[in-house]
Amino acid sequence: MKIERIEMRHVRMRLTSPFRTSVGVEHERDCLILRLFSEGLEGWGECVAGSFPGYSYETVGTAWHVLSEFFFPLLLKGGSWDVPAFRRAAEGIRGHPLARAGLEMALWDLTAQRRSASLAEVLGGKKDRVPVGVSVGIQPDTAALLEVVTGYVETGYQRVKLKIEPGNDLESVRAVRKQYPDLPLQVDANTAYDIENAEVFAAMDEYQLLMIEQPFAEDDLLDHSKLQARIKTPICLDESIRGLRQTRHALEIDACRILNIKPARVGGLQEALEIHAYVARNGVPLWCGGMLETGIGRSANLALASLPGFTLPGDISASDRYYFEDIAAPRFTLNTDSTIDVPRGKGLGVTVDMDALQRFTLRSLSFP
Ligand code: OSB
Ligand code: MG
Repeated sequence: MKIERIEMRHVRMRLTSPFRTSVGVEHERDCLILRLFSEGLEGWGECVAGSFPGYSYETVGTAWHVLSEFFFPLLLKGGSWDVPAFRRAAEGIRGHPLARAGLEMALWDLTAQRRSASLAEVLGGKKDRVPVGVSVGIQPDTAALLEVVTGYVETGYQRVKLKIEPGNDLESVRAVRKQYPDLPLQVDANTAYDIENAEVFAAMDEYQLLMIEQPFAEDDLLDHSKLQARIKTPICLDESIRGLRQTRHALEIDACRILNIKPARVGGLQEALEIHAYVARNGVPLWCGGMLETGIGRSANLALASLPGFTLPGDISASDRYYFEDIAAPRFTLNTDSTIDVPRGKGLGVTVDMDALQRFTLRSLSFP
């Protein structure tokens, strides 16, 4: 397919509640929204790089730069494009997975629309609804944490993830576990610890956590492997898994026993498919992570999570857990069994609300 024009917007949306992790606090979420015009169709993509290089080195600024200077000129120089052709052509551009994945998402949307199929069908998804949980930010104190968790449990979320950091860890787990003895519960440290202050994870073994997510640094597979040898609770890697190679390495040295895939972090849905196939072959539990996506990126995550290897609940909550108003319709809602329906319309299967999108746009540019 020919790509005639690309629109890029930097959008900022207020979160329904501040989201605090070991990395910092966000009251608003920034991202880039991409719109590809191709032979009468429009493909949409979301680049999840944020306002601050906390989770990843990428930001809306770096993504804007590499997309407009390097990635867009590839597609706009002419010729016929699909996902494999884009991946081959973009091989020489190093890094910047979040930027790359946002653009690839729009190509997937176009690909699926041209086949009159949903993205889930094109990716090989089997499920109609996927089990989901909720990711709970660090709260000011234990009472506030219990109140927030109770709110989500009463809303119907059947799996809860607590963000932790040194000093805000064991006590939170103990309190939530005491109030909810059977709740599927997990924690996410977003790299806040190192092997020197890791005793806390051994102490967590008695609280039947589903997993401990990314305790150590992104590039530290070795210490994750040393920790996994000392504790019973499975480690799950997020930031460390940048593609199929890190997946293989992590599993070979037992640095984790559960995998989280975020299509953005691994540079796009194609790489996510390859990791999914490898992980499923090896019988490793897998789930789909989230980056507080708008309805556009959330739809792509739901499509991916409908593949059979995604065996654990994803961080794909209902739209109202994140935003008062979204840029895409329909909004995603939680079913009573703690699942969300996989979109079945063509492509991403959502309609972008141009009026809302315009109101959230800080700057936009059209290429060429
Ligand atoms: O580490 O999983 C993470 C959000 C932004 C950046 C990193 C992470 C998260 C979440 C929220 O945990 C997941 C979501 O509900 O989108
Ligand atoms: Mg994480």
